[in-house]
Amino acid sequence: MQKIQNFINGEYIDPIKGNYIDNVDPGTGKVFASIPNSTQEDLEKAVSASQCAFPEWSSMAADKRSRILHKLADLIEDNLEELARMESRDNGKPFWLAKAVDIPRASANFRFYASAIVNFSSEAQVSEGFMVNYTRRAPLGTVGCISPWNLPLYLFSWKIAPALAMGNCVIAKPSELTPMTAYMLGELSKEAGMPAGVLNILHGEGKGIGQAIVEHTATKAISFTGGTATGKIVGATASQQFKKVSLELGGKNPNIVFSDCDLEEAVKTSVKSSFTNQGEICLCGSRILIEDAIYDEFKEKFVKECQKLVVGDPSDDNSNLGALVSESHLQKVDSYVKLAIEEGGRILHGGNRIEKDGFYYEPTVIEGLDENCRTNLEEIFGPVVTLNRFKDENEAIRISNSTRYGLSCTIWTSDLKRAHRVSHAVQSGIIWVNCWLVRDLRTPFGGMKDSGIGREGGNEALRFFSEPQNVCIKL
Ligand code: TXE
Repeated sequence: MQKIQNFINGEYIDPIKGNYIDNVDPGTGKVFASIPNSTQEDLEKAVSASQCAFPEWSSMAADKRSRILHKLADLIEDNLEELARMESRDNGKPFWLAKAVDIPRASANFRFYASAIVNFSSEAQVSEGFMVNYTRRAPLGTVGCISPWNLPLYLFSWKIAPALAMGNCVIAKPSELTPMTAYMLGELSKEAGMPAGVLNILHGEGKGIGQAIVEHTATKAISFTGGTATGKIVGATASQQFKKVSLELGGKNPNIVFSDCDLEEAVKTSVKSSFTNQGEICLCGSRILIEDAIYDEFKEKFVKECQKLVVGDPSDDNSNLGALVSESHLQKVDSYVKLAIEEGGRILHGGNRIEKDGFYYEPTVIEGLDENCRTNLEEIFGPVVTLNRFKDENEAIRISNSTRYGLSCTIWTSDLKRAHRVSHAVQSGIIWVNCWLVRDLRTPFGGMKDSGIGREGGNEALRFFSEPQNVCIKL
């Protein structure tokens, strides 16, 4: 059985206290590796390594840092197959998906910020004959990056790439459920020429080492992606020390289908937005709102497409969906399906665990629920979608805004004016019109309401990982 280590000061080392936790393969339900359950002692080592590395890394010319990050992006591409295989085994997602999306995107994250940092400039204001102001943007020092299990290397790299590009040193913790690709990244970062101590990767439980990273006075900013309940604790802890904090949390995203849409396209993409990655993406559309006039037609076509989906072995290229991440997560998803039935929902497709080793669940479509029932308000984060009717635009907007979340929304219409109108009325940080999950990395990424605070992406992330300092010179 594989035993992994922390990556501190450019070396793989065992956890000081010698504590480990099991890592389970969701595809088989069997333990396949053990991972450090790091403690304060490991964190202290990582903190001192990062602080020793900071003067050199932060003062290095941006184009030199950029070259190292480009090299890391190259190495991720060179190791695509192996990283994708590990990501699939760790998370349960299909190998083809990890190979086509997760790992290429991790490489793209490093490449994007390697380029962004050499194009980043700070602002200057000139009051002719009176004064000149310019804003210096300094890296913060040591920062903490904590990421979840659903898109392991993708979200891990989305945080650490801008932090490193800006000249910070990083202490990062991947989810204890999916540590393997982050573990592999340590070696690749060394091969790319990253100086020791710049990137430190600690493994272990959130309430232990995750919380310790947030509490440590040395971490000057915390970038966190995960559940809303955890985000609340992280935000409260970080704010005690006035740390900068960015929280990317859950969603209960509406997918609004108007009767003037391209129905075939709306159905096809809605199947993807409901079930890609087993529905374990914070951007998945989990409430489909359909205009009355096309409800029956949409439903029939949608269910027909869902019946074609294959749930199976993550290593099989024919599997559309793999396994859910853990037994406890599967139990959570199943409990929501049972709740939906109690709340009056009708199961149109799926609704059951698949009886085989591992954590497999059928893609599940439910209709007939009240817009304000728990199934329609709470984040399930699995292959479960509800179909709901609406009469007109105002009702669609009202239902869309009825949850505590505000992460993303998809709108299907061929009426351009309506697309703008509805986009501006829906309380979501990200709106897709006639598409889903199309991303330009320059754009701000993040949610409104309980979906989080702060934005990632583009220059937003470079600003987050730096401190502005205004310098005023009298002319
Ligand atoms: O996430 P957690 P969980 C949602 C989804 C899911 C629920 C819970 O609804 O069912 O959250 O999932 C670390 N201080 N999302 O429990 O706990 C933890 O180790 C510091 C949405 O797996 O939020 C992991 O690295 N860190 C989501 C990370 O936080 C702590 C993605 C996320 O774990 C910590 C995942 C603490 N006190 C789940 N406690 C999205 N928005 O994409 C835990 N962690």
